[in-house]
Amino acid sequence: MTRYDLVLVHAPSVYDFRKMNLLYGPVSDLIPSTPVFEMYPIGFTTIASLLAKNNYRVRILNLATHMLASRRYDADRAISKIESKVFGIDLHWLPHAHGSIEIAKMIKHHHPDSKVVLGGFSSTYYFQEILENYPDIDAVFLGDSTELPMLEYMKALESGADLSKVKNLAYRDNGSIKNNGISHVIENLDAVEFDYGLMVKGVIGTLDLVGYMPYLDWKRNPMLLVSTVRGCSYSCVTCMGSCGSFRRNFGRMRPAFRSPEKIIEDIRQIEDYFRGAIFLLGDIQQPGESYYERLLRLIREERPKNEIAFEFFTPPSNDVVTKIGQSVESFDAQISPDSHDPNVRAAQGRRYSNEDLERSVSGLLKAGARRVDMFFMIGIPKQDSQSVMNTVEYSEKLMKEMRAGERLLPFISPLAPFIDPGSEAFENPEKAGYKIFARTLEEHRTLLLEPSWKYVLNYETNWLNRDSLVDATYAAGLGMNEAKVKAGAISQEAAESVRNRIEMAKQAMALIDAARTSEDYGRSLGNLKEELIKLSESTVCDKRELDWSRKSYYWSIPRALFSALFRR
Ligand code: B12
Repeated sequence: MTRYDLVLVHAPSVYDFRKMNLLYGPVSDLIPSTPVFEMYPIGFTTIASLLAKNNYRVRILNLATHMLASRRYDADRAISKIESKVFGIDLHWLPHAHGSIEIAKMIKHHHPDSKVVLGGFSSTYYFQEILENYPDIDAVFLGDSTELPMLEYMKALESGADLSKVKNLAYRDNGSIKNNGISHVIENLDAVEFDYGLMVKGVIGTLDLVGYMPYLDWKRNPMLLVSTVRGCSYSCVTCMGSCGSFRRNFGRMRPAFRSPEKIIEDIRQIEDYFRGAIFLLGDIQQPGESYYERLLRLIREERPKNEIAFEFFTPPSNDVVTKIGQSVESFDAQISPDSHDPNVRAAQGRRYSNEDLERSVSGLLKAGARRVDMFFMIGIPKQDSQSVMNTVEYSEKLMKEMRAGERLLPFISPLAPFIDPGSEAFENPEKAGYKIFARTLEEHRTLLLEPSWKYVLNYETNWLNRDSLVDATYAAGLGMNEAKVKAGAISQEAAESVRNRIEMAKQAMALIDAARTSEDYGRSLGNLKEELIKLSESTVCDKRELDWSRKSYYWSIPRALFSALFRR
């Protein structure tokens, strides 16, 4: 049996979700993952790349995807059979508060001599509580740049050196907690290596495709992510990834960008291995004009065959839109205005007018965008139920005016399940108009076991309490669905199925509310079990509306194998 140096494990949000009665609700409608949040952080691949380059034996194990893919998959047994010096678990997203800690306990139980470490945004925020309360966790890697610290840690373990020199590490040492601080914060994302073949090589090495799969639906809808930035220049009130939060929590004073030349190398590498949409994470306008001009010129010269998806934090200027149109044959665009109301949008931290927004959307469509996705949120400051419904009305009007059919797709979804710790709304709730129900990690772990997403929410606002947040979500979901079918953006069948699911979710929610107060609580919920998870997938829209890839992963197999075996 292979003994690994490092196994990177991704847990489901709640362990064991398959045995629970949970109505997750529309918490993951806008991302490729299911409500179990099975997608592992990009950081797994960059950590694994650096270690593999230094001759360490590393593997990725996506337990969440395995557990979703097969009801019979026994996570406990699988873990008991893997030997590794170190097990690294991500607690990046707070919705993994339950699963990540439970998996850490399980690993320590089977492998008491192995080190169990955590890393990611949420574990950085809660490192003190983690090391104080969960003795199965030996250390937490802090900050947003842990590739090098992980290498230092592996070397220190090998040589028996003192851990006090390992950067970005907090650990338990003879009963006391040591914090080495965050001194390693990369300033340029070119310093990090992204090996897109790692997944293919890993699968060949372990014969475990599911364990490497970024999310359950990846085979049907493969999406490849290119990271253009770490950090952010914007200050959205509810975001842990805002510029103030990065400064306070991760020691990052300014964003680190990846150079256009490196991005082209990434695109080239992806094309060696996969057919599928390439999503450039981060707004290419953020580093300035000369950056996006250079990037778009290089993309034009490269002529990628895969679809490229661009994300915008502010409406792209005419110049950007024109240059994108000239640079790629086929592209998608995404923008998140959050609300139709510029005052609500500004209270959330995004300051731009509807005129700018509409000019950009229309420009993108004219420039040939295969589709433009617009994301609106529920649960932001100054937004009441009426405002939510006005957003739906606005979207309907926009779709009618733009006459773009299925090329213009608005989505509306709640900020769920949590307001991010570290964000302005979490740190200064009163000032931002929020009431926060959970502050510690343990409190969030407890919330995650609540039977429906209404009770899992860690917040309500001065304008929407928990009940009205849920009601507004379902009403807006229904409204948006009708608006889309009217505009020809989705088919009658798709609309019908969303309509049914929302109605069933509403009924399930009412049953849970009733069961909560009944004496026979456990049994009443047990009767609902099978329906609950199904109802949580694609609630307020059909997740497939978000598919960018036109080709399933099977199209990639020949080139992926060829590249893994012969190219690198
Ligand atoms: C890109 C992104 C995504 C992508 C995910 C891409 C991916 N696979 O990583 C998508 C769009 C799919 C996404 C989804 C979600 N996201 Co998101 N996302 C971001 C974003 C914009 C950038 C993240 C980033 O740059 N990562 C790069 C770096 C920093 O991380 P990394 O390389 O993956 O990992 C490094 C470190 O974090 C650390 N690390 C991470 N894991 C581990 C594990 C170990 C063992 C170790 C040692 C180290 C380590 O070391 C790595 C290497 O240096 C941030 C906002 C921001 N501006 O930062 C939000 C953010 C991280 N997301 C957030 C949230 C809430 C979500 C969702 C839960 C939203 C939802 N309800 O749908 C989902 C969860 C998805 C899932 N797991 O299934 C919050 C997290 C707050 C929190 N504490 O929970 C953020 C901060 C902002 C926000 N509100 O949107 N997201």
